[in-house]
Amino acid sequence: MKAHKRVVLSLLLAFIVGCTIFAVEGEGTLLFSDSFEDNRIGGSPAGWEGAGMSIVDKRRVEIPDGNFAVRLDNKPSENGTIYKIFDNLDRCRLYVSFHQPERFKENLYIDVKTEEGGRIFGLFITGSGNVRIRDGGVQSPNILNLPNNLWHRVMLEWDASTQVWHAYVIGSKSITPITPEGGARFDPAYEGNPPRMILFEIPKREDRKVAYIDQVELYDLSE
Ligand SMILES: [Ca+2]
Repeated sequence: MKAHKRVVLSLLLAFIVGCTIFAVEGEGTLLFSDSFEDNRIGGSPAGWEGAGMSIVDKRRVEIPDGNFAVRLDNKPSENGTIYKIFDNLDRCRLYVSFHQPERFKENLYIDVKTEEGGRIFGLFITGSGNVRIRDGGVQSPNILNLPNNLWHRVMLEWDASTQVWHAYVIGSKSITPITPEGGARFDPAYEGNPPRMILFEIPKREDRKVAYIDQVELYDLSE
């Protein structure tokens, strides 16, 4: 193949990939976003509930978006948690970026819950970055690995009317499905109890554990 044809093909491929990412990123109405920029270092992120959550800058960790991110710290008696409750999350798409530092790595939960905190579905990411899903309320085996010491971006998309959810890893040039083709199921234990909460959490432990969160975006897909 001649060089200029290769260039044209490469550009075409890049365009198609770009369009695919744009199509996924672009759908829906932005319901909520927070990159934690309107905060002060060391303080609690405004507008969120939780425990062991504080604002950090690049002196603590590379920041993937803007200047600030949230650090979750656990305690022996308390999870490190950040969550937010909404009036209606029936049909939505959630993006979040996370980082598990190898030195203080711990399981990370990325969950969509009922208003009372019942886990409807979500991702369970082991301390080593092995990603598992909850399908019908049951935790899956390891699906893929997202290595420590790097930021990773995931997307969860769901529809309460069908009780089906999907999850993807959002790379700079690729989108990798985590859930099976056709999606995973909501936990049937919470049928009739709709999604109202997004939550990111590391569990309580005797020794210090840390995870970082940034660039939360939530889209309403109901229209
Ligand atoms: Ca940020």
